[in-house]
Amino acid sequence: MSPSAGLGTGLTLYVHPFSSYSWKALIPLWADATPFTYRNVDHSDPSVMEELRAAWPIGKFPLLVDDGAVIPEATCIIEHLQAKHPGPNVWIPDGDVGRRVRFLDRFFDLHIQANFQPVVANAIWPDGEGLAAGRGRAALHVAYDWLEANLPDSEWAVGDTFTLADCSAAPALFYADWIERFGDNRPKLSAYRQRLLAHPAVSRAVEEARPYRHYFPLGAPGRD
Ligand SMILES: N[C@@H](CCC(=O)N[C@@H](CS)C(=O)NCC(=O)O)C(=O)O
Repeated sequence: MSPSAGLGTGLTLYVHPFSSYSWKALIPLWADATPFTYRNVDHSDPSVMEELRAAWPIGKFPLLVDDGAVIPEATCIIEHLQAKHPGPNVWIPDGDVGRRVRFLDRFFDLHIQANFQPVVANAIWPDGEGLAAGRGRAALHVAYDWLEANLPDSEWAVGDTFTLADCSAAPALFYADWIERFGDNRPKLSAYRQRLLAHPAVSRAVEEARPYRHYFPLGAPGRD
């Protein structure tokens, strides 16, 4: 990744407090108590978004800048943190456990987040995304059933250690249940979501996002 001049030293993370993928990168930084500069891309200071786009023209967040090295993509950010700024948590263990963690990370991105995004987009732009939104809602139920049947009895997604898979699951399941409820017939999935929300770093993400809830186009439920 090409270095980007003028971004300062140390770790800088560009995020929006209400953004699910931003949570995914914030949770490991907070859980490890890793020092970093928090750059909020909300509308209060447009220069922050300009700074992000100068470093990463795709313009998506989170974006990590580490001493000028630009690291996009939440999963890649967590891999980078583990390799270059390790803390008390092991985000991606070795061997079979690590492969399961990586698989579940993909599952939460591709089968939960990617399926609810068209529903949210349809609420914002009702003319364009109706079919994708309907398909997304249906696919969410398939993904929920798979999780209900395959989540382990342990505390976290892969055993009793909080990993990348849980960083990925937390924002995905938090927002998914707002959009398409898990329902009473998925107690294991609901209980896992509650455990995630009780984790200190996840609970911090929920609280820091609270002032932005009016942005949620489907109406934020009062229950969380
Ligand atoms: N695959 C990316 C997805 C990032 C993403 O879609 N971020 C959203 C916020 S949750 C975003 O940047 N939205 C603004 C935009 O698309 O312009 C990742 O894992 O980091």
